[in-house]
Amino acid sequence: MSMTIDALNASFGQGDALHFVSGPGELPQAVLRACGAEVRVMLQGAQIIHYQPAGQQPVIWLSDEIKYLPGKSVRGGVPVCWPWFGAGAEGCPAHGFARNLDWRVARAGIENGEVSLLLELLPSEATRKLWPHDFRLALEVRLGDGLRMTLDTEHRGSEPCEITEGLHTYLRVGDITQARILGLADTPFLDKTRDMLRDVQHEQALQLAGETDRVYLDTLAEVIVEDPVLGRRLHVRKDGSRSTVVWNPWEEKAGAFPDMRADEYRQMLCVETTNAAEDRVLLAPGGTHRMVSEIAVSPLG
Ligand code: TA6
Repeated sequence: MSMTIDALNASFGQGDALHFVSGPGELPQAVLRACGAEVRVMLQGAQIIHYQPAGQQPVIWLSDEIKYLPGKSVRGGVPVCWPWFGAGAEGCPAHGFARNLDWRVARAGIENGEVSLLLELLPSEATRKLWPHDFRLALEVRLGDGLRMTLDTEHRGSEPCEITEGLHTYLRVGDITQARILGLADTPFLDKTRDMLRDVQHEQALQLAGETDRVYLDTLAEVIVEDPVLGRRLHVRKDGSRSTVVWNPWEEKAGAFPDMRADEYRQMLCVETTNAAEDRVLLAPGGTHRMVSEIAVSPLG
């Protein structure tokens, strides 16, 4: 049974730094404020749907066409993909089940001018139908000068298991055709637009000119998105992640989504902190794994 908004505020509210509201679709959201920035997180899926630093355009993209429905992650934000990344087995939801389920609030606090919210997901009848293992999954959202997301997996099952996972971050850019993506030079990748063909990026900077869906492998690198239209660099730093996914559906596929307009492809770019494909994570009983993704903004020019 989920807590009411009043009960959430009574138990975890942190004054102006953190409060809970009933968002669109009457789905609970946490509102975090620190350092002049604001973050909004839906308790459904622990999905960040908004991040706007002081004096900046939003950093996280959200489609104008989304519908807030129970049990369905929205197009944009930072969907939490777990315990698998990509298509699941027959009858299983793409990108796992964590992004579609209600998470509970475990902790909230303010430290050194940063506000943090800890959300957790525990096994249920719904998860056991899809995943036989006991687990604890937790996402800490920490807002300060930047936005830090920490995804902690604890394997509580009795048999070894393996997971793939992702923080499927949708970044907002002024115009994707003018953005440059740095940090992935000389990095191998699987190209989903070419049946997962293995290739290597030789360019220093990647500039998209069409549908792009790449799983870069064995990379710990920070990715920097140079956006001359919005006059900024977006930095995606990570820890505990060996894969980075770069995705833009482009116009035709964007228009094919029920929750995205065709022209919206121009304002978004996914740079996803993941452990995907061969970078799967093996967990012994009682094993834990931490994946961190940090987003920061700096001026361009
Ligand atoms: O991360 C890229 C990707 O796997 C694409 O292939 C596309 O499927 C995208 O995720 C969106 O997936 P979703 O299930 O959120 O529509």
